[in-house]
Amino acid sequence: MEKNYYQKELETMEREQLLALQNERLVAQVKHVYEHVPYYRRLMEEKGLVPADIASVDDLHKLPFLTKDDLREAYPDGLLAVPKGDCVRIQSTSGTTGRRVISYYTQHDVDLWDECCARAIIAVGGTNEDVVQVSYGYGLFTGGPGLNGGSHKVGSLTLPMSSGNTDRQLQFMTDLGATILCCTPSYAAYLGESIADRGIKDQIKLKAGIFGAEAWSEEMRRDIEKALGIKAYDIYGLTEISGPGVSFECEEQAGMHINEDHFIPEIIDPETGEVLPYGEKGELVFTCITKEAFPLLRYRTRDITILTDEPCSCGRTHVRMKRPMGRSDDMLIVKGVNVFPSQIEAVLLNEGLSANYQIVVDRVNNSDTIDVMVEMTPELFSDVAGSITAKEKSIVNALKSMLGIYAGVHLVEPRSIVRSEGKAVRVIDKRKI
Ligand code: DLL
Repeated sequence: MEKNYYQKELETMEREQLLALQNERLVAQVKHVYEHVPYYRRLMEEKGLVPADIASVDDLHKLPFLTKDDLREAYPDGLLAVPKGDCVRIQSTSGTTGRRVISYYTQHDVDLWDECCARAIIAVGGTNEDVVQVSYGYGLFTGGPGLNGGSHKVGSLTLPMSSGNTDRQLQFMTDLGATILCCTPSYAAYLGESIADRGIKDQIKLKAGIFGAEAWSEEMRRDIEKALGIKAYDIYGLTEISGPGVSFECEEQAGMHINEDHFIPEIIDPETGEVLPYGEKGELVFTCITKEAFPLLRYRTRDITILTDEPCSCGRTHVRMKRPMGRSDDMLIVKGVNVFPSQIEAVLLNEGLSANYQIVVDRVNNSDTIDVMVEMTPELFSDVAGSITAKEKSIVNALKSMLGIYAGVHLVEPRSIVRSEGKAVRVIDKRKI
């Protein structure tokens, strides 16, 4: 099969050549930031660094890290590297606590971001013949604008649906024959349920989905693929670094290629900051080497993953990251045990349940409790009460062997957990209140 790339030369560049490009871009970027961002210059000076100390990617580890706290401290424009007059857009994170994080874009930045999203669309087989339904939120959230821009670059017919209003989503999907769906995996699963409810699966022309912005699992991928009759692909990104399209899956569905000509990835030990080799699990850090307005260097994402530079049969040479396994800051510590919501999800899906669940953590009599509410399948719901109790027990045991601790399991009625049109709220940690 003829392979399709949006920017073949860049996406399939020999690693040696790619490294040379990264070196050149990094040196220029460090100089740009040092000269135009007093906040960052101060951080470099504190480490006794001047731009000449960074001659190549090998010197990257010398640079200070940036964290969300720096972004909050520098809010709203303390990390801006160009005059405001050169910017054409801002986007912002979905965070609800503390100060918002704002990312600025010049037209050049928007173009590069759109190109990254175009790469993702082409990688799933998209062409100008496709009808791309963008059901990520539009506005400050980067999901809608990012995939919208990518779809324009590819020349596909773009349906800028934004999230919500499921009836309207399904009407456009069927009437206009959408072939590629872009939204959060939880909304994709919900659309799948809604399609089944309405008995309209035969009117759906979708062939692929580009789903990201929240953690999901291989099991959830299989469920969505079945419900929508498509191939489902992962896409990753964060507002601070641009938005969706920092990395994306190719037809192999085996990890997301990081757009390394724009972003240099590192994996670090979240405790010590030490750089870890490919293959080791740690926190993902990005350095932006092509952005003008908001070029973060060594930004700590808090996402935990593993990088691999093993060749991919799609022909792309850019390293791949595994789907994020949680966040170094969102990780739950229950009874002293590290718990990732994704582990719980994997158990539930393995037990044949849906991804509609909620984890409630509390502290009772000075002791942590963890309870998982999960919706029954309609089959299970109509079963006798005895088998529900047996099912709960079986999940409790499966969770115990996965997590090493007891978690209460409560099977609840189908459709009783509130659906999200954006990112699902999976964890309620009452201990913080
Ligand atoms: O979620 C950007 C995005 C939009 C990505 C649409 C993909 C699709 P933020 O709101 O800034 O930006 O949230 C970024 O979401 O640090 C991860 O923790 C999480 N995240 C994003 N993509 C994935 C994914 C957008 N594919 C934060 N799998 C990131 C798991 C993801 N987590």
